[in-house]
Amino acid sequence: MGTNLKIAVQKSGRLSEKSLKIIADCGIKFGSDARLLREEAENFPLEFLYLRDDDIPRYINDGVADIGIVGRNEFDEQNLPLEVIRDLGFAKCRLSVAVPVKFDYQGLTSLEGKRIATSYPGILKRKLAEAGVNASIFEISGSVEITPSIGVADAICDLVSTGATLVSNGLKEVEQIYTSSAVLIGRKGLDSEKQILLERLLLRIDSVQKAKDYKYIMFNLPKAHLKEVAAIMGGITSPTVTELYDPAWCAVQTVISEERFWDALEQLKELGAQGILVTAIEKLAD
Ligand code: PRT
Ligand code: ZN
Repeated sequence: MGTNLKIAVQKSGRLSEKSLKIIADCGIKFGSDARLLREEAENFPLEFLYLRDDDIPRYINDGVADIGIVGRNEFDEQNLPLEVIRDLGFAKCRLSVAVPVKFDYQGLTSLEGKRIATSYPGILKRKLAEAGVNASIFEISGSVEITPSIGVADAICDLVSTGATLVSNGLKEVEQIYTSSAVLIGRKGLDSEKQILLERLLLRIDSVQKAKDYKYIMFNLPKAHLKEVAAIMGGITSPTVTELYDPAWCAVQTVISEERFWDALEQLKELGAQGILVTAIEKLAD
């Protein structure tokens, strides 16, 4: 039996589903039994360890796992000598300071001498030190948002995504100190066998991630406008153009970035494009 690359994924929580989806989109088969805490993929030398997200960086550092997916916040908070291999872009959130609605907040200096509840003491401490503010940090692992209303903190520093939790606890977000998303992290200096497996996996992950940013587009066009259309499309390479039965027309196929798509569509219509067909791309490799 050869070497397996070991990946740690959150067992259940905000990161689980999307982490597994990325790997599944890579054509890797697994997941026969949801009760397993550890399993091997069927068709790739990859072994999954399902863990609490807080434990993932340490397990990688200790060599129990090789790579893993966690929020960047968790990675930075623990400050272990690991590396971020890829930003996976999902589970976006921000780490913010929030205070009771009536608190007269004028900037970080308003926190001088205050008591701040947080699950991220490391990141907060660094931020306060940078600003030259002295405050006492009250570290707790959850339900941070209720601490001001029960009188155990003056302010909080916690993750926010929609902001609904803050509002329902009578708090206002006054300072964004950090933005986070899910990252693939790993140990530095993997042995060469594992490094090769990691590179094979990354080729797949990158193709899957890149495909999300592009659309495949096909349409018929009066040949007279081909030059203008080629300039608009600016695809990965120049468009593929095929002859049609009517010599005045041609068919065009190309790849276009999601962000340019709607502008390009309007311009294509103005230039007389017809039968515009757009599809999602499943994988895209350079
Ligand atoms: O059990 P385990 O330890 O594995 O999970 P966990 O409870 O520690 O983590 P989990 O699953 O809640 O979150 C995992 C990661 O998701 C975090 O480390 C972040 O990187 C990311 N993430 C993205 C979030 C949020 N968005 C988020 N909104 N993590 C937590 N929240 C919480 C926040 O703490 C607050 O209580 O959601 C609440 C605020 O949400 P809004 O929408 O009301 O603003
Ligand atoms: Zn956790």
